[in-house]
Amino acid sequence: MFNKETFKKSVKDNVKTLYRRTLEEATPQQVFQAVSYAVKDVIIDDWLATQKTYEKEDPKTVYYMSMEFLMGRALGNNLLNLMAYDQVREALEELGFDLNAIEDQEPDPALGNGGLGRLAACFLDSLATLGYSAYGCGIRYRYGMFKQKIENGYQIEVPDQWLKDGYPFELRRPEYAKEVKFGGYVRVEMEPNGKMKFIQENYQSVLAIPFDMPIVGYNNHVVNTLRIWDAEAINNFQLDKFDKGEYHQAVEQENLAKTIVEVLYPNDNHYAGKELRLKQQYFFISASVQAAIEKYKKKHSDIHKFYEKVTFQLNDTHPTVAIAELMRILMDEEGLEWDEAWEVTTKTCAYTNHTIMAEALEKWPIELFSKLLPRIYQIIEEINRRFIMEIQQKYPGNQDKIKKMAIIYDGQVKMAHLAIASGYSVNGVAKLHTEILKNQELKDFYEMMPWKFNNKTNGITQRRFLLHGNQMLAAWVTDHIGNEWITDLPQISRLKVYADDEKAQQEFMNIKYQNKQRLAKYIYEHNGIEVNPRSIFDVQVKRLHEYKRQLLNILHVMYLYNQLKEHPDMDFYPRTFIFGAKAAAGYRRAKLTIKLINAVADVVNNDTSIGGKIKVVFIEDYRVSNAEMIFAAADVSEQISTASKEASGTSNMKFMLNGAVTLGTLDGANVEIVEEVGEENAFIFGLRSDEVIQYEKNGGYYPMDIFNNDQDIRKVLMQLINGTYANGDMEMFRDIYDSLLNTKSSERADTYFILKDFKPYADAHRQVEAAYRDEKRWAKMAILNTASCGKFTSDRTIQQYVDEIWHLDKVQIETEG
Ligand code: DL6
Repeated sequence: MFNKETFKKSVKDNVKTLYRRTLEEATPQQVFQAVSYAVKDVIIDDWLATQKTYEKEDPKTVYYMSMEFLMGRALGNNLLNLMAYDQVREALEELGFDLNAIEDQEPDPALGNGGLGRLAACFLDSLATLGYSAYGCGIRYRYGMFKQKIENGYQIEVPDQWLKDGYPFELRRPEYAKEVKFGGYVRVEMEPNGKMKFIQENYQSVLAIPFDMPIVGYNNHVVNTLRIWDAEAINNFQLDKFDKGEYHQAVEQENLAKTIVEVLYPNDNHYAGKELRLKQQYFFISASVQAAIEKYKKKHSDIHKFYEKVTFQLNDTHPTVAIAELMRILMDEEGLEWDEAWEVTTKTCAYTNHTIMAEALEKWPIELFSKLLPRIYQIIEEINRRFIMEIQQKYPGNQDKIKKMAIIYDGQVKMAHLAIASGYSVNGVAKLHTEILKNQELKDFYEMMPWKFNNKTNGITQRRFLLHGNQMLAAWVTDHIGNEWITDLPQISRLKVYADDEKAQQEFMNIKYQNKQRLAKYIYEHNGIEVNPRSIFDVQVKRLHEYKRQLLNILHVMYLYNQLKEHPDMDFYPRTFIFGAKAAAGYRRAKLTIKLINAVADVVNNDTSIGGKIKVVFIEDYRVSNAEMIFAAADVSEQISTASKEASGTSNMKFMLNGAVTLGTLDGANVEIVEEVGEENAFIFGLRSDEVIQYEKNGGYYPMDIFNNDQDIRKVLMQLINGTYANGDMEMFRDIYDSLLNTKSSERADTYFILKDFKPYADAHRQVEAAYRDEKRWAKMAILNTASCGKFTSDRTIQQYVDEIWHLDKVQIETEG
């Protein structure tokens, strides 16, 4: 139970014991730490109670295995879920502090790149809130997603030292450390009973040390655990090895431990094939699988029934070594025969596919894989051998099937194939995406084992992205329909009756306006750009990727600017185009697109002749904490990926929840958003996914035709190579120009159909402008977007995973007092 006076005392005591200071002397960071430790104290009681209940009731547990958890800040979210936010705010006010300012002291634990990692974080929130036993299993990267600085318009990557001041919400658990082995070779021994024993020898190993973070459910006393693994050398100081002349090996083990968790690979939807990445994967998977088995064995004696109490959800292919690791432990350590181990494994592991982008599919060269994980490789070879036999049985003589479906082929280990062949469920993350998987990308697998395939449309947690991120709107919603939406988002549809109510419209838009003012202030403070909160806030925030087509957006801004320059008196509703995006450090064209956005911003924002009618803002270091504020302030949600490429998208749902109207293609979950809100309350344009797929099958289209026949587009493209946005430098943006028209490169021209969709996009923008001018119409659309987003709660997604895949048992926590 939360007690204000005890809390205040605890904050003061913490400052004293942690820093030997009084509260008055403490720095803001020290106050944040002291407050967070006081909050952790409150959490711990529920954490223990949850553990106790789980021990007593022994519910089935999901282990959500993910290389990424993009958690965002914990303090505010924990307080809300503990129902202690207001009391803590008051307590801190009484102590002379502002809770918002203290929240701002928290680093964003950014252990993820984008959608996939943030989804994992939303899922943990929902699992705890719904009362399901769950562990998140991941890596405690010393450096998370890099911090982005913009210098001279270019992205600069700065290391993210999120642990520099210590992270108060984590708990080191050395008692659960696990050894993880790499390399060496496998020796086979015959046991007296005739069984073969496989022994890994001459390996290097590291110690995996778990750090646990509490995941607080909303108002239900459930506290689950995100377990992220750190690495340490087995023996920090191996004097004995030194003496024996094995100094080299000792140093190597030390280095392995240091490097393995050093940094998150900053690639989204792209796989770089680095050995260290495979080491990271096996490292956290081996530790997590060992821990899951150890925990199971504490209560159960029959390992054959492991799957009755445990399920592993593999978040994309990154954790798929779990399949072979589970097989290894079951056979080599638990003594099961192949068939027995296979039955357990295939009933335990399930796989989520998050992309159809070919460059994101993980394939490891056999040589690298087998050298690093010799026993795991042997097991995968055997899985492959048996799987090929199954394919042959089903499709006798069809070599093509083997070529397309084998797990090991052409010198490579294909992780998606391993996951599909061995898992009991394969799911996509939006209806359209799942259909594309079934009918195109994974067609052969679907035909062979249709029962494994299912869809789980993504979702987001309304608790972070409305209750916390947009407190004014959250209060307004609660005033109108009560607070059940917080745990039952479909209730929000009860707002629909207010869509035509003028008073409600005014209040809704007034809240939007205040949120726009808040963002305008942030932009002024961070970018030095003044933006007009009465202008349309048109926002695209997400990773920078060609398929997401930030380029289409900025080319359209260039076009609008040309229009304004050519017709200075045209009736033009002021617009602010807001971008936020990190590009992978090695992704040249994405980084050049950032430069282009900033270059256009420079020219447009400083051209007094257009009277501030267009402003372009690139928000530096887009991350979860500033995202919450950005969604709250958006009028228009840009969701403009090339149809078929965005598996789901989740920012589209966060914008919708906050009353922004989607301007988008029929891609990913946009399709379902439009189904929910109605096509009249969104602006849909462009090629459909089947059209894109058809063009791709035919080798593309001829963007040069568009260039030759459309002078507006031609003018914009020529401005890429005539120095308009580059102080006369004609080369700076030539690569972008070339990519669209393929004057030089070997890649297909305009791979992402930017020119093809340009005019429909411009038309859609005209419709947005017209709709926005009609205040009532816009307010109605905005309210209806918020009111129609019930489907997109991650609570719904998780309940579907539970009902259709995991079959977990719901738990209620008994607390004392
Ligand atoms: O499912 C979460 C998220 C989707 O919303 C995005 O559409 C999709 O691009 C993203 N996929 C990845 C794949 N990464 N890899 N590898 O991040 O997943």
